[in-house]
Amino acid sequence: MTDSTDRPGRLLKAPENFISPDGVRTVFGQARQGRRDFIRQAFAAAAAGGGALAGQQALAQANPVPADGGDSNILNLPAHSTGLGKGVATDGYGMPSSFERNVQRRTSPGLTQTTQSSVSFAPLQSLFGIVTPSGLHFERHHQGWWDVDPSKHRLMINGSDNRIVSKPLVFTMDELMRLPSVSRFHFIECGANTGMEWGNVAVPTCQYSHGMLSCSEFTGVPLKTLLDMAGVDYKRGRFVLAEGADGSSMTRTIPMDMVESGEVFVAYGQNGEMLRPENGYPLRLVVPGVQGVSWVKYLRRIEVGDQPWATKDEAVHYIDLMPGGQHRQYTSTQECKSVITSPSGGQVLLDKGFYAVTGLAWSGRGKVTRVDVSADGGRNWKTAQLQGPVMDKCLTRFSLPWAWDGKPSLLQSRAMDSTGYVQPTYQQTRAVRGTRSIYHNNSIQTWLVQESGEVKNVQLT
Ligand SMILES: Nc1nc2c(c(=O)[nH]1)N[C@H]1C(S)=C(S)[C@@H](COP(=O)(O)O)O[C@H]1N2
Ligand SMILES: [Mo]
Repeated sequence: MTDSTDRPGRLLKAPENFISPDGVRTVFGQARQGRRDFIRQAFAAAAAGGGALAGQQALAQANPVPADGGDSNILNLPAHSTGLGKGVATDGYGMPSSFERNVQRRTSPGLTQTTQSSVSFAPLQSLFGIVTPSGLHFERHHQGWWDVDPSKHRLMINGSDNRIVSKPLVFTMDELMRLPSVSRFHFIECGANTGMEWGNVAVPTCQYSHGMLSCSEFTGVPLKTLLDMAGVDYKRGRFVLAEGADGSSMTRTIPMDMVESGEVFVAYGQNGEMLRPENGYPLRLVVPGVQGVSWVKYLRRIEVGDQPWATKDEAVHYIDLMPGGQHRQYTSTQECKSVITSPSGGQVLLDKGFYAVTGLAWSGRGKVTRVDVSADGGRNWKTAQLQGPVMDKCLTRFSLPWAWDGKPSLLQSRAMDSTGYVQPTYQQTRAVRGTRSIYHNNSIQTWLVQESGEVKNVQLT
């Protein structure tokens, strides 16, 4: 009865171009008004009786008669039900429907001066389940991205001295891909995700507030396998340094405990195909549960040493400014967090009545064990349903049936993980961390559903 973007019971999508510093009122509301009225009328007609007939009329209205239609097409069937469709592509890579063009990665105007040292956000509000399509995976580059030739790419394993690594090695991609591999689903979240919201509400949609977050099935070789081949002395070699091949000198220290557990791997696969160039093709490090910056892209070297390196991206950047003016370093693990992706900021509820409130929860310390949802700003909570599979250090989809009574409503989600940790409120986070930090904001998000049906980003104080 309606097209794929305005399916009944599904929310309208986030604005194509949000920026309006004072909130979410953009072209969107206006542009979509006509469509919403049409849907309302169609429903009203169907409800008023006539049922199927009203439906037919709505269908006819939505799908104009094909050019040659006329008398022979008495049911006014659309062209796609009467004509010949397109043939199989003889070649090429499939693309999403033309009706889904507004589902895109987006950049935040004014956030960065160049596109090379910048970030694009994943459209969380438009995604289902837990996997981020590779073409919508958020991007964070410090010095631009490259399409690196895999036949020329090398990965070197060496030690800070000869006693730590007895047999330094250089691998080609072909050599790496001969080794036994693992495929695992994990989230990757930039430490700066939700970083603009520390002091006050700054962005209108969950794409911008939480979209430096993605989840893929990654495939690759456990780093431990490579270190074993290189003859690492694990008594002395307690840290590894990962280094990328791009111009950003991206280097990060990773504790050997994480490597020895087998969970850190060098990945060449992402969602069943090779990594995308933006995401580190042909090789990146996967460090489950740890902030994105440690997932070094275009990975070219692993050094094994006996102490952390304190590189620029761990001594000066990616540190947490505390209220007293001191900095916290090496707070790498992403704490338990969640966000309702629908209804979320910038969306418009079509009418009062039933909605499936749904969102994503994750923890860098293990599995999500429970998500509670509140519709009154945290006074009352109901436990949401977790949709399987629920995996370690992976996004988990939750949902809860909700009947909107048409009154203003404050939607929140609060996640808990397998360590017993509970996602904090803004008040709790700020009591410890202050308001001037950038990184590691995992506070509970609030969306205000207004009487008009428009959903807005708010913070409760
Ligand atoms: N070589 C290299 N690796 C890198 C970066 C980079 O700029 N260069 N950015 C890091 C940061 S800060 C993040 S959040 C993630 C982003 O990964 P993505 O672009 O695949 O989303 O990559 C990390 N690895
Ligand atoms: Mo990042």
